[in-house]
Amino acid sequence: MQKIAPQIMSLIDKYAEFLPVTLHTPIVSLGEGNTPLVAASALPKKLGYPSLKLYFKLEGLNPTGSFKDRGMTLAVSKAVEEKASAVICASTGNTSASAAAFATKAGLACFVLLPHGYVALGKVAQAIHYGAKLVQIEGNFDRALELVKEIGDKCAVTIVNSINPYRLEGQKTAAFEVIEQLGEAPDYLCIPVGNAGNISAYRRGFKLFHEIGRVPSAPKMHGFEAEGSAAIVQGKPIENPETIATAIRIGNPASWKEAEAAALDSGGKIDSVTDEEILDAYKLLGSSEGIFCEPSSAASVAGLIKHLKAGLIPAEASAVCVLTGNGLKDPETPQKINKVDLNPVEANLDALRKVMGI
Ligand code: AN7
Repeated sequence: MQKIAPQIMSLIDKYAEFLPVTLHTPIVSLGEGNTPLVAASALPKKLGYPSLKLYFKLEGLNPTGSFKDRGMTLAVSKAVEEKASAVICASTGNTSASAAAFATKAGLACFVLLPHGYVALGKVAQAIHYGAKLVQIEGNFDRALELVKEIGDKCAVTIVNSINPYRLEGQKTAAFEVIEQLGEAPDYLCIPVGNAGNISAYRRGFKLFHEIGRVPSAPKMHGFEAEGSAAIVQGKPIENPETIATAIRIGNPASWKEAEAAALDSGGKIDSVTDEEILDAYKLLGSSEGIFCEPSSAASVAGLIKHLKAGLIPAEASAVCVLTGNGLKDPETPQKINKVDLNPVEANLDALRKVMGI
């Protein structure tokens, strides 16, 4: 068999023994996975927890800029194996970007249903650019997902939302990477919760590596919904979810039960964070760590801060915050939330020195 250099191995090749694939599965890859785990610099001290061992898993560095690529490589590969000709998804933006790219790579048609007016600019651009058939509905994500399920029942299209069983199987590889990069499991994993698939997938991955003896422990899973969309925290679906973090503006999470079990079994907790806490964390990541994630991703850091303050996460713990998507997808938010003067300055040295204060 031809040897593949490790650096160009697909995610599925690398973890094939843990995934529902065979030698005959046609692998559709765009170079997903193997994302950096970066140690925090200034933030622990700045927050008043200098002994905290904090790391960021930069999932925004996947090929379409979010963690969705881990599940999509598998879902689309299996769709090709099963002779599908088209895929469909509902999305708050990132799933659609990923589905569109992988479908195109595989030569499949792709339909995406988006909640009109609530998807970040870059994500809409991606779906257009990768050639998906884009439909914006007058309704929210939850409604879009209901419609996708109906279409999936009646038409010859494969659903690639996380109700597709392959999606979470692919996404669990992120937990494998965290363990390999740290050399051990962290004490805590902090992660945003929207449709609740990713927290479920990480738990599967950590649990598996614990069970097969790769690590002596598994992290406590702390998941964070946005307060205006916190169905799991409130114990009931939210009919009109609202939050600035549009990626997690979801009122009836598909993986609700598995996510709840993930938190409970691991000794963790699902909680909510306010939009203000999310934006504070978002800004801190930029100004203290040089990291540009999307607002929804910062819910993990907002939640970490909340649970440190509440004593739910000890000050000396090791914690990984999953930064699920790339900040460039949402280029409008920094200008909206920061006071910046973007007026041009006269092009001479004196004028420059005056504005620069040097
Ligand atoms: C950046 O793209 O649901 O709890 O349709 O884009 O697994 O849903 C996106 C979700 C976190 C939440 N961070 O993950 C979609 C979609 C970002 C996201 C989540 C999403 P889940």
